[in-house]
Amino acid sequence: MLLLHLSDVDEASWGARLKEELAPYPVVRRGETYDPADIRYIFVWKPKPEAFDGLTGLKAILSLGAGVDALLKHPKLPRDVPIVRFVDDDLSQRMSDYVVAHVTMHHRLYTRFRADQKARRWSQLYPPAASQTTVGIMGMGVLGQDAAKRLLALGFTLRSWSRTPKQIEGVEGFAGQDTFDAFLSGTDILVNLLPLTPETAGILNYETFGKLRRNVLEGGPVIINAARGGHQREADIVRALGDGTLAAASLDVFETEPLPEQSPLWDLDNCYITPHIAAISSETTGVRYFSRIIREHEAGKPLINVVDRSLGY
Ligand code: NDP
Ligand code: OXD
Repeated sequence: MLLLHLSDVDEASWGARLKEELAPYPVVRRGETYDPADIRYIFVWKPKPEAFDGLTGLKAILSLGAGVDALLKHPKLPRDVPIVRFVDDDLSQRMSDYVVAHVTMHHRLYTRFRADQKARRWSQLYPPAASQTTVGIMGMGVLGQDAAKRLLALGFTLRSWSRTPKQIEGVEGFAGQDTFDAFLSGTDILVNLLPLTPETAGILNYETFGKLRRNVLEGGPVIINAARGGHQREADIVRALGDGTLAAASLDVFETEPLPEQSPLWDLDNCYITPHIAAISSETTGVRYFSRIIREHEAGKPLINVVDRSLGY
């Protein structure tokens, strides 16, 4: 039996479509009548404290999110049950849409020309060619690789930073803490697509910003964070945007969400805020993906896209 435990999304709609797709396999929602011991799979997003109570027969936890940092912190998360996260072409495409939009906006010096327009100032300044502009992607997993592929097609120079080495055509790969400074020193636009783990928390800080390349983009380097708010130190971003260490920042995620009304980030003309909407898990592809996982696992196949709990992603 599959149990849905989805907060902040339309659980009823997901439930109806999963029931249809998986029939005759039983699917239940919270509030319906079932014996918790009969639950083999639980499909979660932002699970409440009691979510896993009594689920003694669980075979897998299915995460609607690609990122599992919050789930891994759940105080009653069953220890030995595998967690399958969402990996999906549609999700990757949506994230790349966000990344490409913000990279191209900053590459074409949007902040500068917007300010000129407001001041009625005609000031010709030519942005560098895409090929002269290096985009550095932190996190070269599913989403990082998709974004890199799309940015390469637009002619940007690409480099990446990951935990283990990567060989991707057209992308200069850096791996491990020892290479972090070298990676930053040639990066004009820094894109964060890392998972949030103890190793990556707070990585977007003032010291990091000071190591980025300054002489290619007019006004200085730029950061784009579409991963998790826990990666960024917002006080450092405010400082860096104010003193010119950063020319601009695009932020989709925040230390506290929703971003509090009193946050100084709201008022900065060179800070581009979106409310954690860079990429949403699609119901249509999600229902197909998780139904396939359950069907195949019930047929004896191994689970795919299983989270490595020791690494935290
Ligand atoms: P993956 O697990 O596929 O990729 C993670 C990448 O980060 C890997 O390349 C991994 O290295 C690298 N990495 C992990 N730890 C470190 C480290 N300590 N140092 C250097 N590199 C490291 O994740 P996805 O691409 O699927 O997703 C990335 C994140 O995007 C999610 O965790 C989630 O937080 C966020 N997200 C945000 C959304 C939004 O709407 N804002 C939507 C969806 C996801 P290696 O390859 O060597 O393992
Ligand atoms: C995710 C997210 O991790 O939406 O999938 O943030």
